[in-house]
Amino acid sequence: MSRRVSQAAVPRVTRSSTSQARQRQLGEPQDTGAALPRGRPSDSALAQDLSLMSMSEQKATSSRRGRPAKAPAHRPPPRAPATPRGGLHTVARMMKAGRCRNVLVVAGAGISTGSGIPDFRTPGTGLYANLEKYNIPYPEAIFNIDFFSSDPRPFLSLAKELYPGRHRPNYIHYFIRMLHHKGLLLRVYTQNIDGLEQMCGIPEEKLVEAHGSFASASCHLCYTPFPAQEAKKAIMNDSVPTCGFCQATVKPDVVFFGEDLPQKYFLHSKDFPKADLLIIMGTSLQIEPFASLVDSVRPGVPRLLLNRDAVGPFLRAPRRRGDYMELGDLGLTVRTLAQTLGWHSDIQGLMAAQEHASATPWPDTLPSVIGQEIANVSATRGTMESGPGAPEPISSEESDESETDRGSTCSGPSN
Ligand code: CNA
Repeated sequence: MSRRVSQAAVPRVTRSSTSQARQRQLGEPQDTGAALPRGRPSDSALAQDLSLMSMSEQKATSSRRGRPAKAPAHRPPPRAPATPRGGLHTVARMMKAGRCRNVLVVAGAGISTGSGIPDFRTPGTGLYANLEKYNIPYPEAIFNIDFFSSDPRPFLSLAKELYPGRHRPNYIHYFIRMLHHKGLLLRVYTQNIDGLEQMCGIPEEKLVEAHGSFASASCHLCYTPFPAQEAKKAIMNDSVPTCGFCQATVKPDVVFFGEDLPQKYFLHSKDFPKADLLIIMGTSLQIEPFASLVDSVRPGVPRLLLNRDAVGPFLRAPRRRGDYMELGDLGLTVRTLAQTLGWHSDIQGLMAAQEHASATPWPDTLPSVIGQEIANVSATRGTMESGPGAPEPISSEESDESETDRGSTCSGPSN
């Protein structure tokens, strides 16, 4: 398993909150947890996890360019735009001009809310706001390995809800796949554990699931691998899978606070210097070391933030040259970007083809605008599967598993 491999091959990098990272930057003693068993956080890490709660309350304070100092008294003041305008269109222009051929996507839970999976921190709907039923002392406890060790039930019940299979990828996932399809995707780094990137057909080699996934499972104590399907079956039946070797609890290989990130994550050291566009989507950039990835592109490389709020370096003023953001609902901003690029109908076709081909049953509810769009696209094919009026799906050799990365031969965006 990657955690053990990374121990020997690379310096240990564990998942933590931004507060921990800041402490390191300030030169304070780093709590490495060295005396603890591998992959387990120290007590101070627990306290630092708590700080996430207050950070989640922080409101975006985006800088607003071009805002008039004061409006003349005889005229109503012009309304300042909610977000700095033009970012999305500027980036789209660069893409259309063929200036962005190595695109990196950094994604978080916000890309999957349109599929009906709550994120962590959105007030009201986020998981952290709705954890009463798990009877845990504080929200982050659900992803804390010490807490899991003493009581795995809260995480296992949440895992039951999050296991891949209950949700479908949405337009945003397919937009990322379309980047690949156009030969522009260098890699997508996701914090998500829902498997929707894979489900929409983004090939494994283009994907880094930085916080692990449900695709494998192992003992949380001795790391002995455990068959993923058996773990899933046990969890779905409300029982606790246990390790055949040491009898400790088995968990899906989702990275908890204080645990090592998968070795694939270290591809970032090659990828980020190569990127000529970074798109950051649906993340609060609160979890380290993932959050700092966005600072590792070369100076001046355009970074486009698509999110509901400004986050991370986009909160600072003045903004770095090459930083653009478009704030609002991701489903809408991504659709606008796709339309500006002329990719919208290609994406709809791709969604229709993939969803049609999928053997996984449809979810009962598709709550978002984008979920509705999937339903519409498929419904126009008739009973969600066939019928007149549907956009022609792209040809099967383009839409199936045999899709190849045409990064080396692509001459830039086709539209
Ligand atoms: P987060 O901290 O909850 O942040 C999500 C961000 O997305 C916030 O800034 C939201 O405002 C924004 N957002 C949510 N929905 C939308 C929308 N429709 N349009 C625009 N913006 C939106 O989640 P992060 O990903 O930053 O935190 C990392 C954690 C979350 C990872 O460790 C994941 O494992 C974990 N997580 C994953 C999932 C998943 O796999 N789908 C779900 C919940 C949590």
